[in-house]
Amino acid sequence: MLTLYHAPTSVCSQKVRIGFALMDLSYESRMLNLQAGDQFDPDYLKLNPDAVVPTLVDDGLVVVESSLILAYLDRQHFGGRLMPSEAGARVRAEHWLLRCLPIHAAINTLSFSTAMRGKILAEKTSAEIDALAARFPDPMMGKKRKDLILNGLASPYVAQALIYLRRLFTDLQNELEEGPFLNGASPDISDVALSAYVDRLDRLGFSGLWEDTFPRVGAWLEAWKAVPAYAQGITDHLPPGSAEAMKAGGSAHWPELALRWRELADGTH
Ligand SMILES: N[C@@H](CCC(=O)N[C@@H](CS)C(=O)NCC(=O)O)C(=O)O
Repeated sequence: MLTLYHAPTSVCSQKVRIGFALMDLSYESRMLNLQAGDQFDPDYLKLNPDAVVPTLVDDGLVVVESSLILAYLDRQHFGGRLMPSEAGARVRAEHWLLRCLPIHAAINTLSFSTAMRGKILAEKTSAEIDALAARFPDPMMGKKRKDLILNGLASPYVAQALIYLRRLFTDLQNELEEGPFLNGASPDISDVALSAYVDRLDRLGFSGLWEDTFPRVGAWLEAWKAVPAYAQGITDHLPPGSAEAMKAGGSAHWPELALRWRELADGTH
């Protein structure tokens, strides 16, 4: 039996749910409330010592890391059909799975320096923000979270995230030449792994990051939106009002972010 520990708006959970839907696999759902701190429950920490979602349990076997969960599900329960078989395509797909780690770090940076920051600053005292940062098992994650909340787009993590995202979009633009998906007509494992990260930027109102310079990224996202698994993994789980709050919270920062993005492109930052 497959059990998935996940959270409604977590991008890493979304990508795994898209995978589940695409592979037509069912699972027992254990939904965590990250805002309430469910990820720090001692029983959950035994499964996932980093206190993050998602975690998959397959008949007692624990699998962490969203990209590894996708690869595991595909291999064990879908006959490997999401992984390209041709050697070069497979290496490229595996490379994208690996790159999800820094891509997630960049998405997390832009979420917490904009929309999430506004929400946290409105709801928490500075002592509560200190306590929130101190809970992370990895102190560097806590340090980063606090810096993003206190400094927003002025945080040094933002500069790093923008450099990384520029590389991501440049590479996607190149690799999507055949389109609409990375390996042709239908999504493979790398499309699934990347989908929710780009979706999050779109939902924050940051589609200007690719619209002019990297149009194939927008076309890829549009192609994704027509795949039923996409809504099943993302939209169907959004709590009421959260999409509107995310768009408003992110869009308010778009003018400043757009300026930083242009400076990066011009080499004047
Ligand atoms: N590299 C991990 C990252 C997992 C991760 O950071 N998940 C986020 C949600 S997308 C989380 O659980 N955050 C907990 C928190 O913010 O306290 C993966 O892909 O599974």
